[in-house]
Amino acid sequence: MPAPKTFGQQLGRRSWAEPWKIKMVEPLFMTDRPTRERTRREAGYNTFLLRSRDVYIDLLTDSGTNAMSDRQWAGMMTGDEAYAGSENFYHLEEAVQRHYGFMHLVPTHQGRGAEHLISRTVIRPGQYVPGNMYFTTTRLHQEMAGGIFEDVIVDIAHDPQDRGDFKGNIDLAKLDALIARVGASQIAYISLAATVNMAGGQPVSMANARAVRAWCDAHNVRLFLDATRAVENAFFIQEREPGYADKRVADILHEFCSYMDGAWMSAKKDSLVNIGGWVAVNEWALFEELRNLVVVFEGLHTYGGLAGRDMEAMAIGIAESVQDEYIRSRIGQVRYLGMLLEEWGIPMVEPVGGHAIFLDARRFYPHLTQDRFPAQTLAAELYLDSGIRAMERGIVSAGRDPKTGDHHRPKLELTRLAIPRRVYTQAHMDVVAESVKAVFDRRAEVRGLEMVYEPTYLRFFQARFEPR
Ligand code: P61
Repeated sequence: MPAPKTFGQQLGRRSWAEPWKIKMVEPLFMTDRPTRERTRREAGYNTFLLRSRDVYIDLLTDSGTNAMSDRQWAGMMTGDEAYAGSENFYHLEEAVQRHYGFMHLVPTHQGRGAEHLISRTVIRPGQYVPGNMYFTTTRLHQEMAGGIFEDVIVDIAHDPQDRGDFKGNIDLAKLDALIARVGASQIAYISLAATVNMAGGQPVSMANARAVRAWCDAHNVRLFLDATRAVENAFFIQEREPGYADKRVADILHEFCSYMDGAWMSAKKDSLVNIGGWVAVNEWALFEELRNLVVVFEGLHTYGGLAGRDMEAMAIGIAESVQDEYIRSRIGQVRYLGMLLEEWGIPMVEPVGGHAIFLDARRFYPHLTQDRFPAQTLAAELYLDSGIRAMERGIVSAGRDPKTGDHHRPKLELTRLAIPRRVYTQAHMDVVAESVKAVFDRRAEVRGLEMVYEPTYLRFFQARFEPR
């Protein structure tokens, strides 16, 4: 047997390790296959309906599943739970101003609370909202406010095998075509996400952000950022865009945000907390409207549905999240899993993005049509194999067209393995990779699913399936 080699040695470089060590652990439970056969049936073959007690390695989402640092936990003890004017709100406001650069902050309980407020405030019924690929909750809030979502992402984003550096970019020709068709007054704002979740965590370049800003100035249209994973986006700019290799991720994030009129945030991702969000803008008049609306739906404008301790953890998490060594190890872990799978010929979105591996269920199960829900099937098969929980990101997630009632049929039919931050080890990634391989090796035996229950909104969360 050849001498074993570390992963770094296999790649001809020194290995790196996470810039933290573990102080507290949470036991995991392994179930057997007959039990998982039963639990997945009881959950209607939908991983959202499993009890987490029945899951071994939980890659459902990187949202709210992060491990907080000792500093963040210490910050929790300094929660100022005053109804109004909590000290922690001011810490959060300062952290957002410093790192994201926006002047006026409205906290919300999580990202969709912020999406609700900004959509209601800025969209007039019948207006278009161009965005770089849809996100489920973002588009739903835009539609519920009367907006019409228009996908303006570059075409390569819809091709899992295209290895472009910035597959999250907006295609300016698509913006030009839209404005020629409907006129500038019919565009509510540009909705720019960085990175782009549904495209596979793909980044947007600084050049594209700058170009979209110039387009917005020329046409007097606002530009808002979904900043949920903007720190991860900044890492890709540092790595791939000429002129940014020597800049700190914190400075890149700040520059990126400087092209925006405002942003909304699900802090449950980049900011290393379990709950929280915000919307922040530079215009005073818009801020006044948001601040007024938040008291109706979330809570007073100095807590927005959060406890003081949650705002403190977020303020500290923001500062930790923009550290270069942290973000390198975070994305490095996602890539470690990606490299193993790539080496074994597993079909997935390439290049690997920031927060997850997205398996390409179309190529995984070429014998299943989209009506057999290949990505949903793959998530159910992975769970059966090893108790690993993934998420469908294909036809089920895309939902139905509100006008015609037909299924949206996205080109991307993906199963997402999202990696929580600072939670799992390299050994967990090895277990995951081997399970994906085992499911891939048995791919021909799989027959697909049928949807037997479909809720009205965001159906993927609660839909139920049965085997074909
Ligand atoms: C996720 F299956 N993401 O990726 P909230 N913008 C972006 C997000 O990724 C995001 C939100 C806004 C989740 C949780 C989730 O279809 C789903 O704090 C880019 O979750 O309200 C959330 O932020 C909304 C999972 C959300 C889903 C919607 O796992």
